[in-house]
Parts: sequence; C-alpha cells; structure tokens
Amino acid sequence: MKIKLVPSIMCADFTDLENDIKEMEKAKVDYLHFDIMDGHFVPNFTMGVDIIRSIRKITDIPFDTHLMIYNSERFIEQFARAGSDIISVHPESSLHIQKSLSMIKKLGVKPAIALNPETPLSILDYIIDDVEMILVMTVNPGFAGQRVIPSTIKKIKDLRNKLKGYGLEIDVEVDGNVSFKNAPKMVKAGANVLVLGTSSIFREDISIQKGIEEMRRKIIKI
Ligand code: S6P
Ligand code: MG
Repeated sequence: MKIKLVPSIMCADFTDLENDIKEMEKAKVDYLHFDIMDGHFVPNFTMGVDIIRSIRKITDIPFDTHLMIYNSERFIEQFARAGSDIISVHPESSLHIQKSLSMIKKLGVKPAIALNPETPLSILDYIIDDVEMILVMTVNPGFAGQRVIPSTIKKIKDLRNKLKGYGLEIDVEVDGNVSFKNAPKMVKAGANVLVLGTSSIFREDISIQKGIEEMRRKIIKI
C-alpha cells in the first residue's frame, strides 16, 4: 500500500504557518493533519473551524481532520464545509457513532474512526462498512511529544489481520510518536498513513523538508 506522510499542523510554527505549509508542499506531503480538541474529550485545546477555513485558501493539499471533541456530530458539518477531505471521530465522543460516520460520508468527506490505545478493535465489527480509514492512536490523545505505548504496535498488526479477514485493504493511520525509529516498526505492523509531529519533522535540528526526506529514507528500507 502507498505510504502517506501527513504533517500534524498543531506542531507547526503558528507565527509563520504559511511558510511551513509551503515547505510541506515542496516536500510533497500527502495530507495535512488537523487536531481539534475541546478541553473535555482531551485535556487540551488546539484549533477550531476558522483555522481550517483560512488554510484551505492557501493550499490544495487534502485535509485530514481529527476530531477529539464530545458531541462530534454537532460539529461535523462545519468541519466538512471548512474544507476537510477526511474526518476522524472517536467512538467515545458520541452516543451514535454510526450516524456520525454516515453524516460525514453524506457531506462528501471520507469517514474515519479513531481508536484510543485501549479501545478494542471489536468496535469495528458493525461499523466497518461505514469507515474508509482507521486511525490508531499510538499515544493517549491530547498532546504532541509523548512516548509510544508499546501495545499499540501489536494493535496495528491485529488490525491489519482483522481487515484482511474482512477482505479489505483500507488505510491505517498511526498518530503519536511516529519517530524515525518507531515509524518502520509501525509500517511493518501494517500502518500506511503516518502522522508526523515533533518526533520527526518539527524539530529544532532539521527543517521540515529534511525531516520528510529522512522519513522517506527510513520507510523505503522496509
Ligand atoms: C495528539 C494528536 C496528534 C499529535 C501528534 C504529534 O493528540 O492527535 O496528532 O499532534 O501525534 O506527534 P509527535 O511526534 O509529537 O508525537
Ligand atoms: Mg491527531
């Protein structure tokens, strides 16, 4: 499967976001990942609809919006209309997650389900027809710069096997500490969409472009 590289915008330089995005364009990244947090579902706040709408005006890169908010169904339409191409929702964020997923699809956006480290894969059993990507959280959602939770690597493998059992070849995204060291293990386990944050491309010691190049080198070796 094609490996997709996806910078996490919450880790970018907000004092010069346009410059960072131009660099990501030059590096030919696949999507931009937007982390939306409400201070309740996760203990942090990040961006809202306005930032997505503004950035939509300056780039054509597809937007991958990760909603970490309660009552996600109340906000899906706004995030879709602001320019999202993919929207991920967590099953714990809404009482009626199938309804949220079908709402995303009806709005012409790719529906994805995001799984916290402890969320069992069995949650997929009756919604698999409604999802087009599965996001595996490899840290607890809320903050950049955390360490990978080791059991999530096995989870990626179990998920890939489960998808094979369904006869499906769909994108598996990994989010959290996708470092140069961890990314190859994650890809080997079955992930193909990599969210890149402070542990790879947003660092003091290398530029975004160099970080992307380095990640490509690590992945090619697998
Ligand atoms: C975290 C969020 C993520 C982070 C990303 C940061 O809740 O969903 O998308 O922004 O994981 O990456 P890193 O390399 O700093 O862990
Ligand atoms: Mg995320």
